[in-house]
Amino acid sequence: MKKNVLNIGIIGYKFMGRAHSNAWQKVDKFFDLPVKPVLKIACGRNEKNLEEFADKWGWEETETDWRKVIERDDIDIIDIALPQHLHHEIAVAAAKNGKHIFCEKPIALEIDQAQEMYEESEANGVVHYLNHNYRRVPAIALAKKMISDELIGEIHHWRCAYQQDWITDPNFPLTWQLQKEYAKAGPHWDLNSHSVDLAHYLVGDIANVMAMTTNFVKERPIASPDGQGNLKAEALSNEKAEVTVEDASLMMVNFKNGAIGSFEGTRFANGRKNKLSFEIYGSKGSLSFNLERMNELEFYSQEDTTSLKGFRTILATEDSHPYIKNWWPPGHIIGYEHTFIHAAADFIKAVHTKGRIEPNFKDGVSILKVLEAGLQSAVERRTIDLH
Ligand code: SOE
Repeated sequence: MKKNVLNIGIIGYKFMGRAHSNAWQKVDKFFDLPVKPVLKIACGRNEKNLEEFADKWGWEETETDWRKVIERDDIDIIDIALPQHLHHEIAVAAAKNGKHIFCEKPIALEIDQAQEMYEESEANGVVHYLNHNYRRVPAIALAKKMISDELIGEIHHWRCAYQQDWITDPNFPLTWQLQKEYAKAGPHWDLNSHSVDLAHYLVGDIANVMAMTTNFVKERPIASPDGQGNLKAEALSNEKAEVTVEDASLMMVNFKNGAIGSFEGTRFANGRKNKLSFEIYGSKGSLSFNLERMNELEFYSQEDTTSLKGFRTILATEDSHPYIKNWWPPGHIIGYEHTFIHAAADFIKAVHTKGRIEPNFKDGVSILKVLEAGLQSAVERRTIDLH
């Protein structure tokens, strides 16, 4: 008899561990899936916290050693819900053990690590998915469709800013996100990885890059090891240590198709909590999106009658809009957590058919090439060509 379940082993139980668990819990209630995901085993280092997490989110078992999870014959999917410095080793081991991989972003710290994750996954025939979840915001998927349907025409401008404000207090502690050895870079890696993924998805490949970065706060109190999963953290003491990543990054690019673009990434935009916004200007029309208003997409059409021309706001909650018919009646808006559920649905279908899903580790390699070129450009103060 054909197996009708897919057993998941999740590694990590903080912010992303919760977002992913919620997705695995709900996905087969809202989407028709060919096979049912089972929350089989949760893995993390702190036994007590892990037990609480597993109980709350319905994971059947727990394990503190990720290698044991990966070696189990009954596990089909490894979900890597961990910071980026831990992705490479686990993903490569998972691929070698024939596990399909659902991995948080950014893919890794280094391009060669990402490349190995991609090559091992391909060599072992496993499905690999990189969770740049915003591609699955219905309004963004709609933007993609409108571009493909030629409503925007030839794209001239991409203007993107990802702005947060969770570290503007100089006494916010030095969490792993502010240390190069764990994070590689600051918002340029964490936030611009999303923005570059969207630029690749909506506009196309990037030809060259020029960037600048800066630091506003050079030292911060050392963080307590607990509570770092929700962008909230306590200081251990008044003792301070050096911030080794940038606080803000600005990057300009030329796309291969002739468009020109800009990316701003910052955690110092007071009042902006999670504002990922982009504008696209094309020969036939324009689009504008803001994640803090994620159900809406603004559209301007050059083809409208002159007297009626102007930006209109599309509420992307009609049954004809991507993903939405699985949810509520039109106008009953959805949120951040739904994007993870959409990703889980597409991933399960890809695993079932042994198909492909995007973005995947190959896309992750391309994103890191752009980001790495940005860091290099900021140091060398020159434009870097991508090959
Ligand atoms: C923190 O900056 C963060 O959680 C990112 O890591 C996520 O990818 C983004 O979706 C929200 O902000």
